[in-house]
Amino acid sequence: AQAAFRSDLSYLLELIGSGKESLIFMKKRIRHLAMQWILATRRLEQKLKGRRRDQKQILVHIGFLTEESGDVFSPRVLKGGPLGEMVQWADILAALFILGHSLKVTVSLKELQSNLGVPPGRGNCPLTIPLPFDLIYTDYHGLQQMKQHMGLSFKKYRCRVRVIDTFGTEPAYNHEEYATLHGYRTNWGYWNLNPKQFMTMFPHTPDNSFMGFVSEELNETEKQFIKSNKVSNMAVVYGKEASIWKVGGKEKFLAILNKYMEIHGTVYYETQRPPEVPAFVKNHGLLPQHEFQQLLRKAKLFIGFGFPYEGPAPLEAIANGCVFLQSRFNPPHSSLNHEFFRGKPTSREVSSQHPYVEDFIGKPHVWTVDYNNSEEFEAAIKAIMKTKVDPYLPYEYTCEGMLERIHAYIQHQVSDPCPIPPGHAMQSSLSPFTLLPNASHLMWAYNASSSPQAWPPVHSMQVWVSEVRRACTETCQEHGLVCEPTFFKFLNKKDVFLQLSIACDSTEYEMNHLYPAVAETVRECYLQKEPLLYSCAGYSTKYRRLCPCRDYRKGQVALCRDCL
Ligand code: U2F
Repeated sequence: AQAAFRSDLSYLLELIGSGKESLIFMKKRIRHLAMQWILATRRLEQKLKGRRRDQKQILVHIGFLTEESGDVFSPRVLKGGPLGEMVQWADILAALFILGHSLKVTVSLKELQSNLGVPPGRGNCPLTIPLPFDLIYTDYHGLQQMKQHMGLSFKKYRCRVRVIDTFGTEPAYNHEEYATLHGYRTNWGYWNLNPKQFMTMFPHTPDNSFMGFVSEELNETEKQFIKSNKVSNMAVVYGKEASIWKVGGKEKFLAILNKYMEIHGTVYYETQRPPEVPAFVKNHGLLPQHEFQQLLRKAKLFIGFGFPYEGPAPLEAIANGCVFLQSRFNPPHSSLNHEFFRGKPTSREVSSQHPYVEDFIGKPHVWTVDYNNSEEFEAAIKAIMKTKVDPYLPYEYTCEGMLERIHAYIQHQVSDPCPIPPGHAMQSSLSPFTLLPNASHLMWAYNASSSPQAWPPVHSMQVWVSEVRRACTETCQEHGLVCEPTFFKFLNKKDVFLQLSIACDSTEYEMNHLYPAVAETVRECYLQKEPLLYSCAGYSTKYRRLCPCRDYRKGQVALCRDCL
């Protein structure tokens, strides 16, 4: 069937059910954003000009909210616990529903089983039961539950699964055999999924798909109003939990901040002011989401103390015309050196509290400074108080941007039939490209007849060879492009080295997430033996990597120019 856009969200609210604080929070959010969603739907509808969209049968199983996984989040919704995940799930539900797909939502194991058609008491059923869904959106907890309760169907239908994975999963951690052999330890299991099946909260790594969430978009009148009502000496501190005030050295920078600005907080408390929060701070307690937005509309500065990492709030602050001030992490935090990230399936280096706003937005909206350097900190505060900034929201975080992206994923990302992973990537036909060498970089002219189905379309590809110690992620970025792992298969060929004028004394196929690559000093070339290990992330001192890059739409890094 064809999917028709929906503009009435009341049936979705029914589907979500009730009872838990987390569900109540999500429904409130959906209700509050309904008008924004509807306006965005109209705009996207015009943009797509009646293009055919298939309606999918979709199951949304929110594993972390099930009692079976402990549901530690719901009881903390009103107590300053993390809300980012609920923000994101609420937006995913809204987007899928508005795009016109047929939805089932489950937040318990029992509901999951009954929707999957697993007979009660047949947990480890060895049968393959036909799966009544084209796509299943879940998280790591839900994945575990599905594996336990779907029997052989889990293997058969694994490519229909999409895993909402806040911080991302890099290919080296996803591949069971490789991760085990090379010590890529994780608490979240090795699932051997296609890395694109993991969907992140920010575009952390191009190895995964960027799912995102939305923030409220302001019209011109609202923007002007907010700008003229800004209180230039009002700062709001990022963080709902008292523990964030325990950061070492905060006395020094807080004293500086207090010299210039009135400091506000939204820290949860039961009866008394939390002892961690100094008396000169005006604490409002945890606010409902829309009141928090109102506070941000007045404030000039939103200031991070280093935790939580990579949440939605800084984006909301910037969208409401605040400047976000955050600390630079030197050295960067990662699963190798920081408790919070330990065991997470990624070695991504987090260079500040919020690298996305640092890299994708930057000044004048975002200031990333060394908090241990009092002069630098003080200078930033003074400069911020003097600058006027407009509210700003990247397109990819608007309702329209999120709808556009999910629409493209659903219509183009392969989910079925599950392709049988080839044992070797080597038996590929001749390269479908004609090389167009150019003094400084290498582009390929695409021979259109060879891969007409590919998405993203292959003509958006440009190939760059990285320096040693450079990942493909950075290499592409340096050239204003983004790494596109689905293109690795086109590069993983002997004759590509030749076309790139790379001299190889030997060429070998091996399992290594850095391949295809060349060890230049010894003229050894390497090709990738395991397609699941194609990875934009990763570098070493020994190799220059072959990097498949592509262009992207302004404000929508997930999609290439011709990807819609
Ligand atoms: C992140 O978790 P959080 O949920 O703590 O992220 P925040 O950026 O603090 O914001 C979540 C939402 O909380 C709302 C605000 C945001 O949409 O509008 N809010 C509110 O309703 N009332 C208030 O007084 C203040 C904020 C991240 F999302 C998680 O994935 C991580 O697990 C966590 C730890 O790094 O950080």
